[in-house]
This record gives sequence, structure tokens and C-alpha cells, in this order.
Amino acid sequence: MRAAMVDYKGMTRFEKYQELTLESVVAYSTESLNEEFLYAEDVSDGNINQVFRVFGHQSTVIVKQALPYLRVAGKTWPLTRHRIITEHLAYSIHASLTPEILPEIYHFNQEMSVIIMEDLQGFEPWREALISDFKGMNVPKVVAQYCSEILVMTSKLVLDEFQHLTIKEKFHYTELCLVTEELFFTAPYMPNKTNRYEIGLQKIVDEVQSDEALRAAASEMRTIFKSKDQALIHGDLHSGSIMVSNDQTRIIDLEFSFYGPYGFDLGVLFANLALSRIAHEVLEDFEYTLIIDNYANRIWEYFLYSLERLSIEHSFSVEAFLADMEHDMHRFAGMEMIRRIIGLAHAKEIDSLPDAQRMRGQLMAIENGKALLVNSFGFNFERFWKTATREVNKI
Ligand code: SR1
Ligand code: MG
Repeated sequence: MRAAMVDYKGMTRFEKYQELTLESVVAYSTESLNEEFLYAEDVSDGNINQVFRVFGHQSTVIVKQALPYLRVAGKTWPLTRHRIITEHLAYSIHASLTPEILPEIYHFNQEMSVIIMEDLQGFEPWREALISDFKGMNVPKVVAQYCSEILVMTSKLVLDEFQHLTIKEKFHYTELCLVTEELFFTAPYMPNKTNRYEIGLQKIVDEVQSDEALRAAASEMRTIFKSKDQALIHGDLHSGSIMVSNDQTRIIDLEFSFYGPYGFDLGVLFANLALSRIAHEVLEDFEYTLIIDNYANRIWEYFLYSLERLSIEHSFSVEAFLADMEHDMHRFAGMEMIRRIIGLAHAKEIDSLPDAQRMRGQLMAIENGKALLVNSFGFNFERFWKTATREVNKI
């Protein structure tokens, strides 16, 4: 063991915020966990924060630090570091509902904007697994359990007015909600400097941006996102926020969490699953498209099953809940598909397609996304999934 590093004024080296480096994160972990760490590697691969894996004698930990800007954009996109407080709080509330589904948190330091957590050894992002190795067979059950628990147990279906307000007060409509507002609901539907797409898509992008019905639907969904404070949602539940091993699943990255609409998380998730399916479809990997269809159906079946179970325990109407959720989920899914092609944040499984197939994949994603956003009446899961993943003739 090493003692904490105390400087000449009696302050530890990390009392004031500083950006951790490959060197200082080792000292920081040693000091914070009271255990000797030896070296670190930078494993930041998300857009928002910096992340290190730090190696000790016997074990490794993950150190996640919020920077005063968006990591991928650098200092040109300043952000407060508040998101780490949101993430820590959301972890503690969601982990109290589904303890085995989230990584273990070892340490939190608000001033340094750091969370130290379990290193998910042997896990990989579900997005990667969906591209090649198809780990994660138990994702549907785990994700359905997570979504149903957090949606129901943090909502007024279960909490009384005062309990609901007490949790909600801790979660504001944060800066990251504004990032989502911009990148998901606004930028793709107008010429905007954050948009990023291939030149060959210009015609269909122009169509999207001049389609009044689509723009009106996007604007309505932005209002729903901002105002339906129904449950403490994850807020960014794409397939990269789900970590999988051969037989286990964990949910990570809760910094976008806020009180939002029931339909958002599963809408985002089904959209990303549909993008993976489209990628395999254009590659003619039909064995994989069947596996993904099976994942989607199982997520929905388990979700319904889990809702039934919770409704018996807590006496609420599953029909009323679904009536409130499904139409939104349908439309959020469409928007996620569109923004992952036109907007700033893309889907690797589509971007990494060979030239010959990529254009078709992108066009399918946009067309299907449009259909989900504007033709969402009379929800039926089979139809929803077919619309998200169908072949599109005009291509
Ligand atoms: C610039 S942030 C881009 C995206 O990364 C996050 O995971 C969210 O999906 C966000 O929209
Ligand atoms: Mg993330």
C-alpha cells in the first residue's frame, strides 16, 4: 500500500479538479482506492468522457472522468462536468432496482468528476458483438428486465406524488438533454453544421429536410422528449451502452439519464438493432438477420412479460401503460435511425460497410426511419419491426 500523496500545504494532489492523464490516473486510483496501481491505458471510445483502464497487482479498474468539454469535439464544445453527478445518481437508483445489471461503483469524487468502477473483463459493446461474434444471447431478457423495472419503479405508477417529486428534483433537464435535443431532434431536419453524411446522400437528405410532415413530426417528438417526465430513463440506450460477454449483460453510460418519456429507451434500442440487421441484410448474411429478428422479438416478449409481473405486484394497467408508450417508441425509433445516418453520431455497423453495400444500407435506414416517424398509428410489434427493417424498392 502507498500513502496518499500529500503536498507541502497538507493538501492531497487531487483536491482540485484537474484532467487526469495516463500518469496521474495511476496515482489517483492508488490514493482513492487505497491499493497500489501500476500503469494505465486510455480506453476512451465514447464521445463524451475520458476513460482509463488502470492496472493493479491483482486487478484492474475503470476510471471515468468528465471533462469540461465534449471529448470528441474538444474545447470548441464546452460542457459543465455536471453529467458525472447525474450518472452517479442514476447508477445508484437504477442499481437499487436491478443490482446485477450495472457495473459495481467503487468510488465517486464530485470535485474531480470521477467515477471508478468495475472493469467488465471479457465483455464487449453489444454493437461490436452484433457485427461479428454474436455474444450476448441473454441480452433480451436482461434489457427487458432493466427497462421494465426503471420505467415502472421510478414512475407514478408506483411512487406517490411526493416520492416521485423527490427523485425528479434531483434530475434536471440537463445539458446532455440539450445535446440530444440538438443532435436527435433538430439538426438532421435542417441544414446544420453538426450533420455529417456522404455526398451521395445529398438528394435524400434534401428530401428529409424539406418534408413538412416529417419536420412537424420531429418537432412534436422534441416536445414530447422535453415534457413527458414519466420515468427516470437511461437516455442513451443504444447498443454501445450495453456490454456483453458469453453469458452476461451489463448496462453502462448513464450520463444522459433524466425524467423522460417511457418510449425513448426502447425506441433507441430497437432502432440500433434494426441498423445492425440492415447491415447484415445488405451483406446478405441471412443467418445473422434471423438472429437479430429473434433478439428483437424476445426483447419485446420479455418486456411484456416483465410488465405483467410488475402490474400484478403494483396494480397498474399494462394496457394503459403501453398505450402511452408504444406510439412514442415507434417514432423515437424512426428518428434514431435517421440521425445515425445524417447526424453527427453514426452507427459503426453501417459506416463500416463496403462501398458497394453502404449506400443501400444508409438509404434503407433513412427510408425506414421516415416511415416509423410518420406512419405510427395502431401499434403492432411485428409491423413496427418489419417497417424498421424492410427492403426498400426504390433503392
Ligand atoms: C457528440 S455526442 C454524440 C452522441 O454520443 C452519445 O452516445 C449520444 O448518443 C450522443 O447523441
Ligand atoms: Mg455512451
